Amino acid sequence: MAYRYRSDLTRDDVTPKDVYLNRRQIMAGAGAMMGAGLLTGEARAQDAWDLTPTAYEDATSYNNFYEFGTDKGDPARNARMMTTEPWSVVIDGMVDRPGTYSFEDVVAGMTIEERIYRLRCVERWSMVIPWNGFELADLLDRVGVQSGARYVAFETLARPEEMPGLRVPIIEWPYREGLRLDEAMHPLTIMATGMYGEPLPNQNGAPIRLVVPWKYGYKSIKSIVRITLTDEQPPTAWNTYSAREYGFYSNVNPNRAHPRWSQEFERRVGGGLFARNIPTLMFNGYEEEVAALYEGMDLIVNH
Ligand SMILES: Nc1nc2c(c(=O)[nH]1)N[C@H]1C(S)=C(S)[C@@H](COP(=O)(O)O)O[C@H]1N2
Ligand SMILES: [Mo]
Repeated sequence: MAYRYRSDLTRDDVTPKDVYLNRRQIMAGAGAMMGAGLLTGEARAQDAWDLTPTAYEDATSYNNFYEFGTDKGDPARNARMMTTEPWSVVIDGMVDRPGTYSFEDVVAGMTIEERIYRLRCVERWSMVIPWNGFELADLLDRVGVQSGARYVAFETLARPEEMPGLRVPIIEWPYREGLRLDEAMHPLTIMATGMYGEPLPNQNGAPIRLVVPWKYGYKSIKSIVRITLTDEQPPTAWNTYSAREYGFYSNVNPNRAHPRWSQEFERRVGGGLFARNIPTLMFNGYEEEVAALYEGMDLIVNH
């Protein structure tokens, strides 16, 4: 089979047998390397099993969705209050066909595919999630991006009666994110409507969220109600909170420390002892696919 991207691998391609066999070998290998003090080889060795999906229970109970509280278990407990039907998404700004699109309209005609992606939080934990969704580019093509547009801005629902976290002014609500247009049009950038072959659970951003696998998790904004095409870099929630800590680009980068912690290593949730110090990969392992987007840019200045 010819895959354009390694991320085109579906769960069917990674059979449990391959996964467990590889994992056993790697565990043995990693143990030997640790004993010899040679941890660097682990970076390459992990490649063989690093697209093993995280357990569904972990991916749906250990979440960041501050609209429902800041503890990792809060979203799973509280997000059930969120009404996701009916749902609509306003698409406006520099597009030929602006409007309020129902969730059903948005999804109609889109090809839903499975993408197994790494998800790397800036807090240094990571997961591997089999998303179901469509390329954002297909949606943008459908509404017609006008020639002057250079950025895409996104907004999450902000409904105080259903979102207890909105009482706490940690960031400015609604949660906002943004991408440069070429990042938004990149084939790895998807709008997810499901995960693990099921509709998205509320805590993971139902009914529709962004997934940008080469950026820190906070760029992957949940429960989207508005998409705006603009010619100016849009303000984003975490960048507004602290530009020094959270840049507009927020590409996963082991060489750029967060002011309060290094980003050299990550911990794979549910991975056990051996998954505590996994070397962080440049662009979260998608360098081959996305590095060209940033040619000539200083990625420390433009973090
Ligand atoms: N609206 C909204 N989107 C959000 C967040 C949030 O608090 N609110 N948290 C972000 C962060 S920090 C991460 S790491 C991911 C987590 O996604 P997951 O819970 O599906 O793993 O969602 C991102 N999207
Ligand atoms: Mo995050």
